[in-house]
Parts: sequence; C-alpha cells; structure tokens
Amino acid sequence: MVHSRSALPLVVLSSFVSALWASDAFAHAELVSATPAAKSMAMPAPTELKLKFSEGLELKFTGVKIVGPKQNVIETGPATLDPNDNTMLIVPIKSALPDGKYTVDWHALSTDGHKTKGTYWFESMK
Ligand SMILES: [Cu+2]
Repeated sequence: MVHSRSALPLVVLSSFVSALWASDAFAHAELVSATPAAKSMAMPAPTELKLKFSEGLELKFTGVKIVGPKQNVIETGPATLDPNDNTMLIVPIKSALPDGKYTVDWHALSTDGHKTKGTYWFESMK
C-alpha cells in the first residue's frame, strides 16, 4: 500500500484558499436585488429605487447615479437606509420619469470598509 505524503498539504492549502475567498466575498456589499428589478419593465414609472445589498452599508459613501434615455442624469433626493435594514438603500426620484431605458450606476461602502460598484438597467413606462 502506497501512502502519499504530498496529498495532505495540497488539500489543506486549497481549503485554506477557498476559505479566504469565501470570507472575502461575504464581506463585500454586493447588490442582491433591486426595485424596479434589473432588466425589468417598471409600470407605472417608479418614484423611488430600492437596492438590497448583501452587507450593511455606510450611507455617506453609498449612492447611485441614474442615467435616462437621453443620457441625462436623473435628479434624485437624498438616499436613505431603511430604518429597519441597513442593507437596503432607498433613493427617491424627484420627477416623473419619461418612458425609456434607465441605467443605474451604484457604488457602495460596506460597514467593514470595502468598496464595491456595479451597474444595471431597467425600463420604465407610465
Ligand atoms: Cu468587504
């Protein structure tokens, strides 16, 4: 019977690396879901956006830029966190959205100090 001496360290190393990867991924605020949902058609036009993240957020360094169908930046009110859920960002939209496609560029700082960002789109119809 042949006993391998090299197999064990390799297994230990790979589980260590995957544990590192997992803790890193969990520690970052990634977008979990949004209202209106990414790639969806919102009808009637939304008056606010809700973005649900995987981690608690630092409001001061978290926000969105909404770009409209004519590449215009949509005016938003001050973003807030849901008072009962610091992973939920709420962004009021100041005026009625014309029909069309909207891009949401978001950036977030999680409570552990990591920055993330991303983008998604939705369509709106009155
Ligand atoms: Cu993190």
